[in-house]
Amino acid sequence: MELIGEPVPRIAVAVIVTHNRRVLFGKRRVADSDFEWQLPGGWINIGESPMQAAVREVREETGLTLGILEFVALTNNIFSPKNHSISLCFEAECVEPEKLMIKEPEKCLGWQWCEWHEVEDKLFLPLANLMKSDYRPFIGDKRTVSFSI
Ligand code: 8DG
Ligand code: MG
Repeated sequence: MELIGEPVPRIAVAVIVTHNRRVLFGKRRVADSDFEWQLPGGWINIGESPMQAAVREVREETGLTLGILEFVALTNNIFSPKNHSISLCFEAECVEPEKLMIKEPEKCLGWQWCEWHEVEDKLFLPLANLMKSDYRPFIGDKRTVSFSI
């Protein structure tokens, strides 16, 4: 997207996709030959709701369909002085895990179901921020929204 004038924070979505008490992480490209662990997600398109963006990004990147989405966290991601995003994070169970695919092989080396704190090295900044917040998956009714600000 073409940005005119001063840079502004952009809004992204990230999805904690769950199955059998594990979470889906992808080793995704952040530079030509550099990869980091990310949750599926991406930018909200103009005219879309955050939840629609979350469902679309997961479908585009993994082929998966989600159950009910729950808004669980917000992270404030300052990559550099002119590169700043806010991630709205949703948690949702995956309905048909056997449909998992690497739909964007040029952007993603692969997907893995892991325990929440199992993935530690080479974290994408928004995911590192979420891991440092008080957010934990699988809390259900006892949840309050977590902020990493
Ligand atoms: P584009 O960058 O290709 O134009 O858009 P996209 O299709 O939405 O890209 P993407 O590679 O799916 O989205 C990843 C971008 O979204 C990444 O460059 C930075 C941004 N992003 C955040 N926070 C988060 C997050 O928490 N998870 C994910 N997956 N992406 C995020 O700013
Ligand atoms: Mg995307």
